[in-house]
Amino acid sequence: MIQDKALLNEMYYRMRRIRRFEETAQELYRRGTVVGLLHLYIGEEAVATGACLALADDDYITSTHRGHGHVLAKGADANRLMAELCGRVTGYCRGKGGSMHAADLSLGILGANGIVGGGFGIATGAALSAKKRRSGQVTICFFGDGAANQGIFMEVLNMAGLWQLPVVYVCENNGFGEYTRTEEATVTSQPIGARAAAFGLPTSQVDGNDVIAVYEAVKEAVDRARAGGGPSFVEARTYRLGGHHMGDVGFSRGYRNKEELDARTQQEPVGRFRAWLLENQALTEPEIAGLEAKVEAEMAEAIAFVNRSPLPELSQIEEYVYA
Ligand SMILES: Cc1ncc(C[n+]2csc(CCOP(=O)(O)OP(=O)(O)O)c2C)c(N)n1
Repeated sequence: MIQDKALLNEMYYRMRRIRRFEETAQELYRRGTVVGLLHLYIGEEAVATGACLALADDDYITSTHRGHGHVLAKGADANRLMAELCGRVTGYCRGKGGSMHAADLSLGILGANGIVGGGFGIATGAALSAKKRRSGQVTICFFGDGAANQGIFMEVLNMAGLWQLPVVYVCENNGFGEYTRTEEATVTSQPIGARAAAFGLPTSQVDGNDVIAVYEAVKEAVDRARAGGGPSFVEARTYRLGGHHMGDVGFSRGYRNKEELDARTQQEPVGRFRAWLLENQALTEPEIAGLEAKVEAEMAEAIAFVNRSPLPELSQIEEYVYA
Protein backbone atom coordinates (compact mmCIF):
# COMPACT_ATOMS: atom_id res chain seq x y z
CA MET A 1 0.00 0.00 0.00
CA ILE A 2 1.23 3.51 -0.83
CA GLN A 3 2.16 5.21 2.46
CA ASP A 4 2.98 8.60 0.99
CA LYS A 5 0.22 10.76 2.43
CA ALA A 6 1.04 13.77 0.26
CA LEU A 7 0.65 11.59 -2.84
CA LEU A 8 -2.68 10.12 -1.68
CA ASN A 9 -3.87 13.63 -0.86
CA GLU A 10 -2.93 14.82 -4.34
CA MET A 11 -4.64 11.84 -5.97
CA TYR A 12 -7.93 12.61 -4.30
CA TYR A 13 -7.63 16.37 -4.85
CA ARG A 14 -6.90 16.00 -8.57
CA MET A 15 -9.66 13.46 -9.17
CA ARG A 16 -12.23 15.48 -7.28
CA ARG A 17 -11.13 18.65 -9.10
CA ILE A 18 -11.64 16.98 -12.47
CA ARG A 19 -15.05 15.59 -11.45
CA ARG A 20 -16.30 18.95 -10.18
CA PHE A 21 -14.84 20.79 -13.17
CA GLU A 22 -16.80 18.49 -15.47
CA GLU A 23 -20.00 18.85 -13.47
CA THR A 24 -19.58 22.60 -13.50
CA ALA A 25 -18.95 22.62 -17.25
CA GLN A 26 -22.06 20.46 -17.70
CA GLU A 27 -24.10 23.00 -15.80
CA LEU A 28 -22.67 25.92 -17.81
CA TYR A 29 -23.42 24.01 -21.02
CA ARG A 30 -27.04 23.56 -19.98
CA ARG A 31 -27.27 27.29 -19.30
CA GLY A 32 -25.91 27.99 -22.80
CA THR A 33 -22.65 29.51 -21.54
CA VAL A 34 -20.38 26.82 -23.01
CA VAL A 35 -19.98 27.13 -26.75
CA GLY A 36 -19.47 24.12 -29.03
CA LEU A 37 -19.29 20.41 -28.27
CA LEU A 38 -18.49 19.08 -24.83
CA HIS A 39 -17.13 15.56 -24.25
CA LEU A 40 -17.02 14.94 -20.50
CA TYR A 41 -14.47 12.80 -18.66
CA ILE A 42 -16.77 11.82 -15.79
CA GLY A 43 -15.94 8.28 -14.66
CA GLU A 44 -12.43 8.27 -16.08
CA GLU A 45 -10.72 10.59 -13.58
CA ALA A 46 -8.39 7.94 -12.14
CA VAL A 47 -6.63 7.44 -15.48
CA ALA A 48 -5.48 11.02 -16.05
CA THR A 49 -4.72 11.51 -12.36
CA GLY A 50 -2.72 8.32 -11.80
CA ALA A 51 -0.82 8.76 -15.06
CA CYS A 52 0.04 12.46 -14.66
CA LEU A 53 1.18 11.95 -11.07
CA ALA A 54 3.82 9.60 -12.48
CA LEU A 55 5.28 12.50 -14.50
CA ALA A 56 7.67 15.33 -13.66
CA ASP A 57 6.57 18.93 -14.21
CA ASP A 58 8.51 19.34 -17.45
CA ASP A 59 7.34 16.06 -18.97
CA TYR A 60 4.85 16.15 -21.84
CA ILE A 61 1.34 14.91 -22.46
CA THR A 62 -0.85 14.83 -25.52
CA SER A 63 -4.59 14.64 -25.04
CA THR A 64 -7.83 13.95 -26.88
CA HIS A 65 -11.28 15.37 -27.64
CA ARG A 66 -12.17 14.23 -24.07
CA GLY A 67 -9.25 16.16 -22.68
CA HIS A 68 -10.24 18.30 -19.69
CA GLY A 69 -9.16 15.60 -17.24
CA HIS A 70 -5.74 15.19 -18.81
CA VAL A 71 -4.90 18.87 -18.88
CA LEU A 72 -6.24 19.50 -15.37
CA ALA A 73 -4.28 16.52 -14.04
CA LYS A 74 -1.13 17.99 -15.62
CA GLY A 75 -1.75 21.23 -13.77
CA ALA A 76 -3.85 23.37 -16.09
CA ASP A 77 -5.53 26.44 -14.65
CA ALA A 78 -9.25 25.78 -14.10
CA ASN A 79 -10.15 29.43 -14.77
CA ARG A 80 -8.46 29.57 -18.17
CA LEU A 81 -9.81 26.17 -19.16
CA MET A 82 -13.39 27.04 -18.20
CA ALA A 83 -13.04 30.39 -19.98
CA GLU A 84 -11.89 28.55 -23.10
CA LEU A 85 -14.95 26.28 -22.99
CA CYS A 86 -17.08 29.41 -22.77
CA GLY A 87 -15.36 31.18 -25.68
CA ARG A 88 -13.85 33.96 -23.55
CA VAL A 89 -10.73 35.94 -24.48
CA THR A 90 -9.10 34.88 -21.21
CA GLY A 91 -9.22 31.21 -22.23
CA TYR A 92 -6.25 29.03 -23.16
CA CYS A 93 -6.78 29.72 -26.88
CA ARG A 94 -8.32 33.20 -26.46
CA GLY A 95 -11.69 31.51 -26.69
CA LYS A 96 -11.14 30.29 -30.22
CA GLY A 97 -10.22 26.66 -29.63
CA GLY A 98 -12.99 25.55 -27.30
CA SER A 99 -13.21 22.37 -25.27
CA MET A 100 -11.08 20.21 -27.58
CA HIS A 101 -7.96 22.33 -28.03
CA ALA A 102 -6.54 23.42 -24.68
CA ALA A 103 -2.74 23.56 -24.63
CA ASP A 104 -0.19 25.03 -22.23
CA LEU A 105 3.38 24.51 -23.36
CA SER A 106 4.71 25.88 -20.06
CA LEU A 107 3.12 22.85 -18.35
CA GLY A 108 4.14 20.36 -21.04
CA ILE A 109 0.55 20.10 -22.29
CA LEU A 110 1.03 19.73 -26.03
CA GLY A 111 -2.68 19.96 -26.67
CA ALA A 112 -6.03 18.30 -26.51
CA ASN A 113 -7.09 17.33 -30.01
CA GLY A 114 -10.33 17.20 -31.98
CA ILE A 115 -8.80 14.67 -34.37
CA VAL A 116 -9.17 11.14 -33.02
CA GLY A 117 -5.61 9.78 -32.92
CA GLY A 118 -4.22 13.28 -33.48
CA GLY A 119 -1.94 13.01 -30.46
CA PHE A 120 0.00 9.97 -31.69
CA GLY A 121 2.33 11.82 -34.03
CA ILE A 122 2.74 14.80 -31.70
CA ALA A 123 3.63 12.63 -28.69
CA THR A 124 6.04 10.48 -30.63
CA GLY A 125 7.67 13.56 -32.16
CA ALA A 126 8.01 15.14 -28.72
CA ALA A 127 9.67 11.96 -27.46
CA LEU A 128 12.04 11.96 -30.44
CA SER A 129 12.90 15.59 -29.67
CA ALA A 130 13.50 14.81 -25.97
CA LYS A 131 15.77 11.93 -26.93
CA LYS A 132 17.75 14.03 -29.42
CA ARG A 133 18.10 16.83 -26.87
CA ARG A 134 18.97 14.31 -24.11
CA SER A 135 16.57 16.27 -21.93
CA GLY A 136 15.35 13.32 -19.88
CA GLN A 137 11.72 14.27 -20.55
CA VAL A 138 9.08 11.58 -20.96
CA THR A 139 5.86 11.94 -22.95
CA ILE A 140 2.51 10.33 -22.18
CA CYS A 141 0.19 9.92 -25.15
CA PHE A 142 -3.44 9.57 -23.98
CA PHE A 143 -5.88 8.04 -26.47
CA GLY A 144 -9.06 6.00 -26.57
CA ASP A 145 -9.81 2.44 -27.66
CA GLY A 146 -11.39 3.93 -30.79
CA ALA A 147 -8.23 5.88 -31.62
CA ALA A 148 -6.22 2.66 -31.38
CA ASN A 149 -7.84 1.68 -34.69
CA GLN A 150 -6.28 4.60 -36.55
CA GLY A 151 -3.47 3.52 -38.88
CA ILE A 152 -0.98 5.99 -37.41
CA PHE A 153 -1.01 3.99 -34.17
CA MET A 154 0.92 1.22 -35.97
CA GLU A 155 3.33 3.75 -37.45
CA VAL A 156 4.20 5.35 -34.12
CA LEU A 157 4.57 1.98 -32.38
CA ASN A 158 7.07 1.00 -35.05
CA MET A 159 9.06 4.23 -34.81
CA ALA A 160 8.99 4.41 -31.03
CA GLY A 161 10.10 0.78 -30.84
CA LEU A 162 12.78 1.23 -33.50
CA TRP A 163 14.24 4.38 -31.97
CA GLN A 164 13.52 3.41 -28.34
CA LEU A 165 11.75 6.68 -27.65
CA PRO A 166 10.80 7.85 -24.13
CA VAL A 167 7.03 7.68 -24.61
CA VAL A 168 4.21 5.88 -22.79
CA TYR A 169 1.06 5.14 -24.79
CA VAL A 170 -1.86 5.17 -22.33
CA CYS A 171 -4.98 3.71 -23.91
CA GLU A 172 -8.16 4.66 -22.07
CA ASN A 173 -10.50 1.84 -22.90
CA ASN A 174 -13.81 3.29 -21.72
CA GLY A 175 -15.95 0.67 -23.42
CA PHE A 176 -17.14 2.90 -26.24
CA GLY A 177 -16.27 4.84 -29.34
CA GLU A 178 -18.84 7.33 -30.59
CA TYR A 179 -22.25 5.69 -29.83
CA THR A 180 -20.49 2.38 -30.50
CA ARG A 181 -19.45 -0.40 -28.16
CA THR A 182 -15.75 -1.17 -28.33
CA GLU A 183 -16.41 -4.77 -29.40
CA GLU A 184 -18.35 -3.56 -32.44
CA ALA A 185 -15.32 -1.75 -33.82
CA THR A 186 -12.29 -3.43 -32.24
CA VAL A 187 -11.04 -7.01 -32.03
CA THR A 188 -11.46 -7.88 -28.37
CA SER A 189 -10.31 -11.50 -28.44
CA GLN A 190 -6.85 -9.95 -28.08
CA PRO A 191 -6.07 -7.03 -25.76
CA ILE A 192 -5.26 -3.77 -27.55
CA GLY A 193 -1.80 -4.08 -26.01
CA ALA A 194 -1.10 -7.08 -28.23
CA ARG A 195 -0.60 -4.57 -31.04
CA ALA A 196 2.09 -2.78 -29.04
CA ALA A 197 3.66 -6.07 -27.95
CA ALA A 198 4.04 -6.98 -31.62
CA PHE A 199 6.45 -4.03 -31.93
CA GLY A 200 8.36 -5.12 -28.84
CA LEU A 201 6.84 -2.68 -26.33
CA PRO A 202 6.32 -3.83 -22.73
CA THR A 203 2.57 -3.75 -22.12
CA SER A 204 0.27 -3.84 -19.12
CA GLN A 205 -3.45 -3.75 -18.44
CA VAL A 206 -4.86 -2.09 -15.32
CA ASP A 207 -8.16 -1.28 -13.68
CA GLY A 208 -8.49 2.30 -14.88
CA ASN A 209 -10.92 3.11 -12.07
CA ASP A 210 -8.21 2.39 -9.49
CA VAL A 211 -5.99 5.47 -9.30
CA ILE A 212 -3.23 3.65 -7.43
CA ALA A 213 -3.11 0.82 -9.97
CA VAL A 214 -2.88 3.35 -12.81
CA TYR A 215 -0.18 5.31 -11.00
CA GLU A 216 1.93 2.22 -10.34
CA ALA A 217 1.68 0.85 -13.89
CA VAL A 218 2.40 4.20 -15.54
CA LYS A 219 5.18 5.04 -13.07
CA GLU A 220 6.97 1.82 -13.95
CA ALA A 221 6.69 2.69 -17.65
CA VAL A 222 7.76 6.33 -17.13
CA ASP A 223 10.76 5.30 -15.02
CA ARG A 224 11.80 2.81 -17.69
CA ALA A 225 11.49 5.44 -20.42
CA ARG A 226 13.50 7.97 -18.42
CA ALA A 227 16.23 5.41 -17.79
CA GLY A 228 16.61 4.85 -21.54
CA GLY A 229 14.48 1.71 -21.68
CA GLY A 230 12.24 2.96 -24.48
CA PRO A 231 8.49 3.06 -25.01
CA SER A 232 5.68 1.19 -23.21
CA PHE A 233 1.97 0.68 -23.56
CA VAL A 234 -0.60 0.72 -20.74
CA GLU A 235 -4.28 -0.11 -21.21
CA ALA A 236 -6.47 1.41 -18.49
CA ARG A 237 -9.92 -0.18 -18.47
CA THR A 238 -12.52 2.33 -17.41
CA TYR A 239 -16.07 3.44 -18.24
CA ARG A 240 -17.53 6.68 -19.54
CA LEU A 241 -20.48 7.48 -17.29
CA GLY A 242 -21.92 10.23 -19.47
CA GLY A 243 -22.93 10.27 -23.11
CA HIS A 244 -20.37 10.51 -25.90
CA HIS A 245 -20.89 14.26 -25.68
CA MET A 246 -23.51 16.45 -24.04
CA GLY A 247 -25.94 15.89 -26.90
CA ASP A 248 -25.95 12.11 -26.30
CA VAL A 249 -28.53 11.80 -23.54
CA GLY A 250 -30.56 8.83 -22.37
CA PHE A 251 -30.42 5.41 -23.98
CA SER A 252 -32.20 6.05 -27.28
CA ARG A 253 -29.14 5.29 -29.38
CA GLY A 254 -29.31 1.76 -28.03
CA TYR A 255 -25.63 1.10 -27.44
CA ARG A 256 -26.04 0.74 -23.69
CA ASN A 257 -28.80 0.43 -21.12
CA LYS A 258 -29.68 1.74 -17.70
CA GLU A 259 -28.80 -1.51 -15.89
CA GLU A 260 -25.26 -1.39 -17.23
CA LEU A 261 -24.87 2.29 -16.39
CA ASP A 262 -26.19 1.76 -12.85
CA ALA A 263 -23.83 -1.16 -12.28
CA ARG A 264 -20.83 0.77 -13.58
CA THR A 265 -21.75 3.85 -11.56
CA GLN A 266 -21.21 1.73 -8.45
CA GLN A 267 -17.55 1.37 -9.48
CA GLU A 268 -16.88 5.03 -10.29
CA PRO A 269 -13.36 6.04 -9.27
CA VAL A 270 -13.76 9.19 -7.18
CA GLY A 271 -16.22 7.85 -4.60
CA ARG A 272 -14.41 4.54 -4.62
CA PHE A 273 -11.07 6.16 -3.77
CA ARG A 274 -12.72 8.34 -1.12
CA ALA A 275 -14.10 5.22 0.58
CA TRP A 276 -10.73 3.50 0.28
CA LEU A 277 -8.94 6.43 1.92
CA LEU A 278 -11.30 6.33 4.88
CA GLU A 279 -11.29 2.54 5.23
CA ASN A 280 -7.51 2.45 5.22
CA GLN A 281 -7.26 5.47 7.52
CA ALA A 282 -5.07 7.17 4.93
CA LEU A 283 -6.99 10.47 5.24
CA THR A 284 -9.57 11.55 7.79
CA GLU A 285 -13.06 12.80 6.99
CA PRO A 286 -12.10 16.41 7.91
CA GLU A 287 -8.99 16.19 5.72
CA ILE A 288 -11.09 15.00 2.79
CA ALA A 289 -13.71 17.68 3.47
CA GLY A 290 -10.91 20.27 3.41
CA LEU A 291 -9.82 19.12 -0.07
CA GLU A 292 -13.43 19.16 -1.27
CA ALA A 293 -13.93 22.71 0.05
CA LYS A 294 -10.78 23.81 -1.77
CA VAL A 295 -12.15 22.35 -5.02
CA GLU A 296 -15.55 24.04 -4.50
CA ALA A 297 -13.84 27.40 -4.02
CA GLU A 298 -11.86 26.85 -7.24
CA MET A 299 -15.02 26.05 -9.19
CA ALA A 300 -16.85 29.09 -7.82
CA GLU A 301 -13.87 31.18 -8.87
CA ALA A 302 -13.85 29.59 -12.35
CA ILE A 303 -17.50 30.59 -12.86
CA ALA A 304 -16.81 34.11 -11.59
CA PHE A 305 -13.77 34.32 -13.89
CA VAL A 306 -15.92 33.36 -16.89
CA ASN A 307 -18.53 35.92 -15.92
CA ARG A 308 -16.03 38.76 -15.76
CA SER A 309 -14.25 37.71 -18.99
CA PRO A 310 -15.44 39.17 -22.30
CA LEU A 311 -16.15 37.29 -25.50
CA PRO A 312 -13.76 38.24 -28.36
CA GLU A 313 -14.64 41.38 -30.29
CA LEU A 314 -16.05 40.84 -33.78
CA SER A 315 -13.04 42.76 -35.12
CA GLN A 316 -10.80 39.92 -33.79
CA ILE A 317 -12.53 37.24 -35.82
CA GLU A 318 -9.58 36.72 -38.17
CA GLU A 319 -6.90 36.90 -35.48
CA TYR A 320 -5.03 33.79 -34.30
CA VAL A 321 -6.75 31.52 -36.80
CA TYR A 322 -4.89 29.62 -39.50
CA ALA A 323 -6.18 29.78 -43.04
C1 LIG B 1 -10.16 11.43 -37.37
C2 LIG B 1 -11.49 11.48 -36.70
N1 LIG B 1 -12.44 10.56 -37.02
C3 LIG B 1 -13.65 10.60 -36.43
C4 LIG B 1 -13.95 11.58 -35.52
C5 LIG B 1 -15.32 11.60 -34.84
N2 LIG B 1 -15.19 11.06 -33.47
C6 LIG B 1 -15.06 11.90 -32.43
S1 LIG B 1 -14.86 11.07 -31.00
C7 LIG B 1 -14.97 9.58 -31.75
C8 LIG B 1 -14.85 8.30 -30.95
C9 LIG B 1 -13.51 8.12 -30.38
O1 LIG B 1 -13.48 6.98 -29.55
P1 LIG B 1 -12.32 6.79 -28.52
O2 LIG B 1 -11.01 7.07 -29.17
O3 LIG B 1 -12.48 5.45 -27.91
O4 LIG B 1 -12.54 7.95 -27.45
P2 LIG B 1 -13.77 8.19 -26.46
O5 LIG B 1 -14.74 9.09 -27.19
O6 LIG B 1 -14.34 6.87 -26.13
O7 LIG B 1 -13.17 8.88 -25.30
C10 LIG B 1 -15.15 9.75 -33.12
C11 LIG B 1 -15.29 8.63 -34.08
C12 LIG B 1 -12.95 12.54 -35.23
N3 LIG B 1 -13.15 13.51 -34.34
N4 LIG B 1 -11.74 12.44 -35.80
